[in-house]
Amino acid sequence: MPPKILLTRPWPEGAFAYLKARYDVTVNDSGVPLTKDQLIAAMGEYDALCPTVTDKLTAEVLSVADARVKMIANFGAGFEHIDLNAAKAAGIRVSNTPDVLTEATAEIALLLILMTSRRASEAERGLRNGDWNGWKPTQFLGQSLDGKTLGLAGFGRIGQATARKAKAALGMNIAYYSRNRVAPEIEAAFDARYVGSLDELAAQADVLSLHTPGGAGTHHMINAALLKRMKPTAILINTARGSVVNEIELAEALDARTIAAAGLDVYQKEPVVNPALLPLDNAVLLPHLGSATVETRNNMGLRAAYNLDRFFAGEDLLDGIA
Ligand code: 8YV
Repeated sequence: MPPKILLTRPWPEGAFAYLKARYDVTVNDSGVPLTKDQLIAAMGEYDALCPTVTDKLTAEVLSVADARVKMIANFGAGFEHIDLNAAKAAGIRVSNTPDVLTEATAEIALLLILMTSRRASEAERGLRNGDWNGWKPTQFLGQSLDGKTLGLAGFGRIGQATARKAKAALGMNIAYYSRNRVAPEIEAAFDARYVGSLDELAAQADVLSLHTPGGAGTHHMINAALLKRMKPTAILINTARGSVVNEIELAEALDARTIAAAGLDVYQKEPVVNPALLPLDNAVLLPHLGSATVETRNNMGLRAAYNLDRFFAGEDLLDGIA
């Protein structure tokens, strides 16, 4: 009997076909995430779960008595929605899908940098609303990026890919802050200048882009005090996790124009977008598109599947995180 696997959301075709050929796969195709009670029930019914960012795998869910689930192959790189300590205590292995979404997420960071600096959403809304009555030398003026400083908060895989693309495509200078300074060869490869604190990075950046994990360690790292350090012309980009930014304090800074703009792909209470952000013309708001390409989502599914293969073959996980 092949192991029983639950996908908490449907997967793209290619990765799904791979999984179906090897396992007894059940898919939640209801269009909405499973409830806590459904997740608890699933713990007793399946050998493995493949959750996504929208499934809260709390200690309560993971520590149900007589659980059958022994492996959680997360469809996604970020894993702050899974209580890893509770998983370990319950003897459940956990994997994620790093690497395969790095370039796609960095593309969305670049998209947001361009959209905010050139006021693309605001201008397009204007055109569609009939507010464009001809070219003028002074309409919808944005900011040039060439030679400006991109400050990266967090310099892991996605931060580094964003640096590479922004330098090559946009001619930006790269500065970064992260808790652990990277090796000199890596700094040299990206021509990246290390800045000793987030405060200092915020003060220096023309564009401040967030590439940290979510979770308690970075909760509301971007708040009123930090936003005050930024230049009035500066732009904030978030493709990391919504919890990193205090959204109310960001909305206040955008409204008061103490910073110029923000480009967000992630929100604290997805899919709810803080209503304070919605009326702001200088906020570009995308619906968590970071990894949303056909290629990347298939590769994420395959990566999760390879972790399942390793687990059921009794081998080391490719991407074991618990
Ligand atoms: C994923 C992401 O689509 O992988 C991540 O960390 O933020 C997204 O791009 C999402 O996590 C799916 O679970």
